[in-house]
Order: sequence, then structure tokens, then C-alpha cells
Amino acid sequence: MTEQMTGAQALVRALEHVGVDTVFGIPGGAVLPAYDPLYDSVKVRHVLVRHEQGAGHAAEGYAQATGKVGVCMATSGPGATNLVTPIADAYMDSVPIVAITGQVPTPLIGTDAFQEADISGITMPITKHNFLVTEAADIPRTIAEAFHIASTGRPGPVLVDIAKDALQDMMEFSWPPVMQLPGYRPVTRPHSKQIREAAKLMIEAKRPVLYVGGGVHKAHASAELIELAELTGIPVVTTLMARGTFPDSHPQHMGMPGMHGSVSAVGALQRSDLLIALGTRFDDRVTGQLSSFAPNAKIIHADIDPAEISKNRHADVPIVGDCREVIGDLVTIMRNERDEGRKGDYSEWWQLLNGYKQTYPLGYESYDDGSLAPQYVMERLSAIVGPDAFYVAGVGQHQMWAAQFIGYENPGSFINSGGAGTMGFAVPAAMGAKMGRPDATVWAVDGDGCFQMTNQELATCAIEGVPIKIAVINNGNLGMVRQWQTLFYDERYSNTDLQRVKRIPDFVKLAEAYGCVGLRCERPEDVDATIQKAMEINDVPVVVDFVVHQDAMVWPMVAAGTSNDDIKYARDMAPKWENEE
Ligand SMILES: Cc1ncc(C[n+]2csc(CCOP(=O)(O)OP(=O)(O)O)c2C)c(N)n1
Ligand SMILES: [Mg+2]
Repeated sequence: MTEQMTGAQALVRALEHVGVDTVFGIPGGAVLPAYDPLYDSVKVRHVLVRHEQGAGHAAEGYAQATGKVGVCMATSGPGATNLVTPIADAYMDSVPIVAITGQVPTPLIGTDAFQEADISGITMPITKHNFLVTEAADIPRTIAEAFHIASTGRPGPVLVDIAKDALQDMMEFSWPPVMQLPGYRPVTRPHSKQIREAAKLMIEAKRPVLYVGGGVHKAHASAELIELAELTGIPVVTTLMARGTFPDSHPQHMGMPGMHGSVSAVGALQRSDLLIALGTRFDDRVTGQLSSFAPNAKIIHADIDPAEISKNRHADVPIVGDCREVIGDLVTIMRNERDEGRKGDYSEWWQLLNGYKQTYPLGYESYDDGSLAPQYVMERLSAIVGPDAFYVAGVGQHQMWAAQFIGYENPGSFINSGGAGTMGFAVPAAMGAKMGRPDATVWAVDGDGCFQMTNQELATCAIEGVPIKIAVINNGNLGMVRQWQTLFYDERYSNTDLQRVKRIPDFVKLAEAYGCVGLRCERPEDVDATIQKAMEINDVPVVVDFVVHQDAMVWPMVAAGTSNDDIKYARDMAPKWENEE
């Protein structure tokens, strides 16, 4: 059955067929033909954002909260280039989004036409794949391929750039189209020989660690991970992208590793003799100086993307496959081994690790002058709001405190910009998460700097009825940069002071101007009541201006480029590794 329609109508029809219910975007000349049939669609809701960057991050938040593909749309030229940051962000964090852009008409491509930008060229290195469509007939197939590529294998962003004439021309629509992706076949089934090798190492090891990254949640393998950990008794660390994939409250959880990881997690990696790296990529923020990272550890590295394996650290046992399949197979083989009396003995290892946990818990400084410690705000948010909410962070100190001091029990409940570290991520991503999961409570934890990059999406939230809650951790500074200036630039605070004393802007008034509720909290004794008040407001977005002490710092810290062994748990305070061993 075929039907005559325009390319634009085919686009909207194809989006309906692949199950899209929400598109975030802004129209303009080149993409205008697509907006006309979109106006009539009863299945696809278009959300008019205030900046295309907001559309992109909203698509990311939607994708991460729902597990579906997020969709954003923009016009050619500046509309498309405004999507570059969220596309790069999605690429770094393997988030499945499809970005649809209008392009100038085919005869004008390459002529420096009005609002022409070679967006497929620009995004080539930051997309999993991208398409330039110049024929109306190609639109349905391209959309099907784009969604398939974005959501399968290692997820990631796909761009579909469509020339205006292709949107306007008539074509014959039929569904489903035949995909033409001969070279694209992600390997999901792990090789059984590699699984046997891995099991052998796990039983022989004295100091194994499950080093868990964002890929485990993306593979929906949290349950399998808990099973494997409990079956083997191996300790677990969860990276920034994996917070919640293994419950924080679980006794085998050692915390988050990395630059601002816990001493117990960093110590576990450094002293390990076997890292079982699952859906993780040995990022420099985790390894510190690579040459001194986990020096005595053998490596089992499982990832769906073969390009990750042995990229930064040689893998003794490489396993290409979907983490759910890999972990499932490991559970099966380790159970058989145990039933035949073969099990690792990690009791001495646990003695050492429990010592780290007890001696070096996460902590922070309180202030005698009655001012507010940002970490305390996180602790209270965690206690009052609980683990069933989504927490969406910006980038900076507040992001690290949100990672450290909020207790995550559910996979995917912490959404943040890990790989790219994109300031401005939180508000639009929280909006996208809430639109995807309207039943859930969504808190953005944002910095006063980050918030000023994308808070215009509060207008979108207020108008579209998206009652997110935003905790602005207002330290009056680009705090994370200021922290580096404190530690490494002799307290020379070049261009990090946001001039809070002048209260420009006043976040409470700003919230009100956007049709949201604005609250302010400056003292520890008011924190609980303020959070409770915010929790009671469910019809409009709420912004809480938490005015916190400007000198609070994120600890522990491994200074960039140094060894994880040189971690400090407070200024000039280093753990004593030798004495414990
Ligand atoms: C788009 C962008 N520009 C610059 C940076 C560098 N940067 C990282 S953290 C940070 C400070 C963020 O300030 P704020 O939002 O107030 O968070 P805080 O660290 O104070 O909690 C900056 C400027 C970045 N990560 N992203
Ligand atoms: Mg700040």
C-alpha cells in the first residue's frame, strides 16, 4: 500500500511509525515545510523550546529517563549549529537522540546560501552517523535507519539533514521501508571462550573489582550486575555515568571512582589485581595518570563498542558484547563454578576495603557563621525526596556534590553531562526527563553559572506544564574553576566571581518572571522546610535559590594528570595506604 504525499508529510508519518511522541524544536525557513504537517499530527507533540541547545538537551533528558530515542528539530544554519553542543554531549555519553534539521534547497547547497551551514560536515566527528537527504523518496527509509542506528549497539546521536526541496516534493509513502545498512551489525553475543577466560581470572584473583560504567544501565543489566556481585562477593565501583546502576546502600558498593571519587573506590581500583570493566571506557577522569592506574591489575574489558577495548588500557581478556548478555553469561558460568566448589577467596581484600570505607568516609566542612554547606543541601534533598526521583545535574562542584551526597538506588536516576561536561545541561534535560516520565519527581541540581546558560527553558516548562524542581546551588562563583584557582593558581580568582553580592540576576524574581515559583534558602535550619515546600508544588516549576558558602570545595580530589595514589580527601590530607596494608 503506497500513498502520495509530500516529503514533509512522509517525515511526520515516519516519526509516528517509529513511535515518536515528543519532538523538541524551533522552526525556521528551511524546516518550515515539516512544521506544517506536524501541526496536524495527533501522535507527535512538538514542544517549542526557547533555544535549540535546550531542544537537544531536552531530547537527551527524555532519552535517558525513558530509554527511548529523544528527538530534536531545528532549521538550517544557526538553528542547526545551536544543536552542535547537545549532539557532542550525546556522543560523549552515548545517548540515543535523532536530530532533524532543515537544509537549504538542493540547488543552493554549497553556494553560501542564506542560513546555509554544512551541518552534516560539522557534526561528522560528533555523531554516530549522519545523513544528508536530498530526495523526498529517501525520507522514510532514512528516518527508520536513523532511529535504528541511534538505539542499537552503542547508542548515540544521529543527524538527519533534509533539504527543503526534498521536504516539498511529492513521493510515494510506504511502511516499513527496507533499511540499507549493510555494514552495520553490532555484535551483542559475547564469545564463550572469552567468558571462560574471564571466569578463570575472577576465581584466581585475590583483589577483584567490578568497574561499572554507563553501558551497564544502557544495556538494562542492573539486575544481572547485582546477581553477579552477590554471587561472587566482588566489590563494585560505579562511575559518574553509572550512579544508581548498583545500589549505593549495598554493602558491596565502594562508591564512585575518579577525580572526585571516594577513597574506598579509588583505593579499590589502585590496589586491585583484576578489574572487570563493564560498559566503561577508562576515562581520564577515572584513571588519573594512566601509567600509574591500577598498576597490578589484569583487565577484563567488556563493551559493545570494540573501539573502546584496549583504547586506553590493554585488555587481557577483551569481550565484545552487550553488557546484559555478558553479565548474564558470567552469572551462569560463575554459578556453575561455585557449584563445583570453585570460588574466589576475597576475605583479606574485604578487610582492607572495609578499612578504607571506615577510615575515609565522605565528609565536608560546616560553617560557624551559620552559612549553608552545599553538601548539606544534597544530603537533605536525598533524605526528603528519596531515591525514586530523577536527579539531573549541571556541571561543576554542584554536579560532584550531587553525585557524592545523594543516595542512588535505581539505575538511571542520576542524569548528567559526564563526558562533555556541558554547563547548561540541567534545566532542559530535566524538562525532557519530566516530559518523558510525567509521573516521576524530577529535581535539577544546577549551579548559578550553569543556570544562567539555559534557564530560558523555564518559559517552556511553565507554558507546557512541566513542573520540574530546580535547586540552584548558588555559591556566587564558577565554583569548580575557582576551586582549581584556589589549589593551583595561588588563589588568583581570574573571572570566576559572578558578583552574587549584587544579586544579578535575582533567581527568585527570575523564576517569577518565567511563571514559576521562586524560593530562597540561606540557612541550614530552613533547608528541610524549603525542600518540603517545593515538593508540595506540583502545578508549576519551582526554583530554589540555595545561597551557599562560596569556599566549599569538592573532596576527595585527584589533581588532573596526577596519580590516583595521590588522592587527597581534604586539602593536604592524603590517605595512608601503606599502614593499612
Ligand atoms: C559550556 C561550558 N563552559 C565552560 C565550562 C568550564 N567550567 C566547568 S565547571 C564551571 C563552573 C560552573 O559554575 P556553576 O554552574 O556556578 O557551578 P559550581 O561549580 O559553582 O557548582 C565552568 C566554567 C564548561 N564545563 N562548560
Ligand atoms: Mg556556582
